[in-house]
Amino acid sequence: MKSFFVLTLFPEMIEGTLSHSITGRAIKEGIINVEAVNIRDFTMDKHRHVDDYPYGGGAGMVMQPQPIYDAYKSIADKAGKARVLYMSPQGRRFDQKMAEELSKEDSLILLCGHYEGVDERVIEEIVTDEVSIGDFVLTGGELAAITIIDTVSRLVPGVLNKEESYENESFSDGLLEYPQYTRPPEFMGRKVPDILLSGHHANIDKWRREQSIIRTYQKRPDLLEGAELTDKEKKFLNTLKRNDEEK
Ligand code: 4GX
Repeated sequence: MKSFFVLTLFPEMIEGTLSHSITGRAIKEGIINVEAVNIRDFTMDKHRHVDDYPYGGGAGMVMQPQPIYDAYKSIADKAGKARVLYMSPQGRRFDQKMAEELSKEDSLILLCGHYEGVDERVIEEIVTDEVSIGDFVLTGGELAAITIIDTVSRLVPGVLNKEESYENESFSDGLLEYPQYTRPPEFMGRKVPDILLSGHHANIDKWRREQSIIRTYQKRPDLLEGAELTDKEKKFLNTLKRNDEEK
């Protein structure tokens, strides 16, 4: 079983969010396990404070090392030699490739900081990886941890059922997904492409693959660098590029 341990000041954010939908089902079925550890439960302070003013002055507060270290120690044996991910805008950028790498680990520990961050000494002591989910500033690490757990969970065997399976999805081959349609066949005067109603599965596959290439070229051309294209598909892409140059 894959276990995620989250060191956080807001355990309800973690458990409340991941208890829904696909991750919620996977937890119920015992395929994954999510344990939120409340850092505040480990404070020795009579007022249960977990932060203090920064040495050297400056704005904001810094999370103290001792409650975080003790929260970590409380799960360290259960978590084995698990990697400890520190959510931070300064970290390595999280992407699907990192998710695949993390999905192979038995357990993961995720540390969520707040305020101006965490005392550097406890980071040096316990953190193995500093991870960012993007170049923007959250109010705390919880949404980053939830994002990582959600993304990694769906790669764990058994979490997705056949219908939800990820064989054809974005990024598995480095391309964006083709457009999807369902009933009715006409909506606000807009028809579903005829080919999808034709029943010719080989033609449909070819059309979808072309749509994926067109979309990736139009919306995320940066992804084409790493995409897996056949020689025929590379030629198709080159005709798209040439058509654009003519305009
Ligand atoms: N991807 N945040 C962490 C506290 C903090 C401040 C400074 C380290 C240094 C974020 C992100 C993110 C907000 C979580 C600041 N930690 N985390 N928090 N983007 O913005 O992961």
